Amino acid sequence: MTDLTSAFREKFKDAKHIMVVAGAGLSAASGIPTFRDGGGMWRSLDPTELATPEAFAKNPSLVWQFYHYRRTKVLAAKPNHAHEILAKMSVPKYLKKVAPSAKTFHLVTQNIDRLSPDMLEALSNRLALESGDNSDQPKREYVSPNSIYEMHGRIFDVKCTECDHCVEDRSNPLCPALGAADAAFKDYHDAGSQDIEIPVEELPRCSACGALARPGVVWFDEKPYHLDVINTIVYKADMILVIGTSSTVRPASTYAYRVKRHGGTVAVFNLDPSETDERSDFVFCGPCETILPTVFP
Ligand code: BV8
Ligand code: ZN
Repeated sequence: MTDLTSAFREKFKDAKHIMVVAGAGLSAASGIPTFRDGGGMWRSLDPTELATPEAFAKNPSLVWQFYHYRRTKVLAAKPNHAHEILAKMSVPKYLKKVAPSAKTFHLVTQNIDRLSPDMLEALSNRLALESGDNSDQPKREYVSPNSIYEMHGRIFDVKCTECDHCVEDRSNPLCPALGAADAAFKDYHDAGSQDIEIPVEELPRCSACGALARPGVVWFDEKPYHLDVINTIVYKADMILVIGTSSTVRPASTYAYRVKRHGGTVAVFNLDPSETDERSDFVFCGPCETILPTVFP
């Protein structure tokens, strides 16, 4: 075991209120492209230019094709070992093992891919089966409730642009026109010049009022979800793990600084150096899916 790992484990043992802020690097090993380290381009377009209300208002057909592409990627993805380690932190008896003083654990994720909640659900069901509970009741009591916050929304949520209707829909394609546009592109990395214009009436519609629907995610300049509860979590945290994020998107990128400012400990688990490193107490450089299992066996 490296000195860094043993020093970190000692510190982690005393942590009372532990939080994680995660980004696209957490799901990279599951085959989901990140945004900024080169893998994120789509049809030679910059994802951060497409993830805006303006882009959707101007060209809902293109933005829906972008999200259709990502939905397809996510549907093919499975949680990786890093998701599993973080899900186990929501199991009180495991958390007590790695952090005997811990009172709370929260995962705040910027990711919209559902892999963390899905992993937690699978873990909870597994624990229920191991305890002989094969009732079909929801297996919530095996994991801490409300431990995961998806602050940038959820890719499979289909939200109405007019009424409040919002449903999770993992069907693929979401509508025939998106499937047809898909078929028109043999290779997603070909130039953005080819553009299939889907008529707005053939795009996904709200199943309640029939208006145009949009992906249930938080775009740039939109208010992230759960900010009040997340701010309380940040305020109380004495330990923050910053995992797989370039720490470039606010407000998520401010959490490590805020925990540090009130005397908490900051540990970064990232493939590349990031702006957070210089104010961190521990920096683990490398793929989180291989490093986390060595730190949290
Ligand atoms: C808001 C959902 C206010 C959609 C996303 C000027 C200056 C500063 C800030 C601003 C500014 N102008 C505007 C802002 C605010 C803006 C912002 O921060 N802009 C930045 C880019 C300048 N923020 C907002 O607009 C936010 N809203 O501020 O609202 C408000 C408040 C109250 C009331 C009303 C309004 C909303 C931001 C949300 C945008 N939506 N996603 C979608 O996904 O399509 S953001 C998007 O970027 C994803 O969520 C993604 O997670 C997130 C951050 O990126 P990362 O996750 O860090 O991914 P990235 O590719 O950058 O990095 C990956 C990292 O992983 C790398 O470091 C890599 O080395 C590492 N890695 C790779 N593989 C591995 C790995 N690490 C470990 N292991 C591996 N295997
Ligand atoms: Zn509606």
